[in-house]
Amino acid sequence: MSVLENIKERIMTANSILILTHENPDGDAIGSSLALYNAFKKIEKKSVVYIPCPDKTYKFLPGFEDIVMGEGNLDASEFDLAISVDVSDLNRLGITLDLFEEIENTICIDHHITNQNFADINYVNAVASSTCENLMVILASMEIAINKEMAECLYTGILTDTGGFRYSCQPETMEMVATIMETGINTNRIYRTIYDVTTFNKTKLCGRCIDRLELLEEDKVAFTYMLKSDLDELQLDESDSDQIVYFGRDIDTVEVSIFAKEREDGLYKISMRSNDFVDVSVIASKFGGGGHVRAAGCESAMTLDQIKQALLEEIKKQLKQEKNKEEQV
Ligand SMILES: [Mn+2]
Repeated sequence: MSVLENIKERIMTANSILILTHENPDGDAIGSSLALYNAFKKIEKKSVVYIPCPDKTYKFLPGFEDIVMGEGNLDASEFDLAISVDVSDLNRLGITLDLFEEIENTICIDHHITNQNFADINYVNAVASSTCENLMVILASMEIAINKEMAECLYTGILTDTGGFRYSCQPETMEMVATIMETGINTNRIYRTIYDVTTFNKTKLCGRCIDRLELLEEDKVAFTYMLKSDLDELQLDESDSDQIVYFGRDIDTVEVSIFAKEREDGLYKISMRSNDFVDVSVIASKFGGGGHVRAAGCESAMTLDQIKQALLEEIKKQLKQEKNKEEQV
């Protein structure tokens, strides 16, 4: 039996399905969970989505109000099938891991190349832009036509995992988006809700950080910071500052953008982004952090000036290497 047939059979024979996703869930995690939930609703199959702390940005998605949140207090014995979506390894399940392990029948649907194939059946296609894209293949194989509720969730997952269709898109991605759009959902509204709508105080916070922005190393490095008092005065959370590092990164001369955030405990949390060649994960790991080539972070107990100097020293090494390379060409 093929993986798709196997998945179909397990779902069709299950009585009660638990849908789980990873910690700090993004649009694809919440979108794929709720797309599946709405698909099961359509075929009158009982399912529960449990996400301890879902991002409220996605509260417009159909079924969001039905998500079991917080500690959940769910009993594994109430379910005969668990499906994890957008989860690359078991530990990413966070506090929902115990439930997943207690349920005898498990399916994993994902698109991370690092996926550990930890479930009984694993559908992992790492070429796909998103878990939602993979989910559409599964739904098609189950002959579940996409309705508006499912479409809004699937669109959200593909939209956010491609950064607004900027990367990871393959021709199939756009074909699936076409299928989604044929349901007649308002894609403009979803895009605006996710990417454009902000609040007055978040905009004021951006203003403060932009005011403090400075360019260093022949304008190749952008540096700015946020203080605890900024968040207190504007009644915001740290998560409200997620986009600020990009103001520096998107300046035409900049290669690396640094954003330091003062935390409750007085330490600074540092986010770095690069554009073309600096590997910021190398720099972050020198300070006990980590991440990806173009996006990484670390923590520091140093003062703002010390942080700036220490990071600059490391960045300079990579800028110099690149300059040497260019001169050789
Ligand atoms: Mn994803």
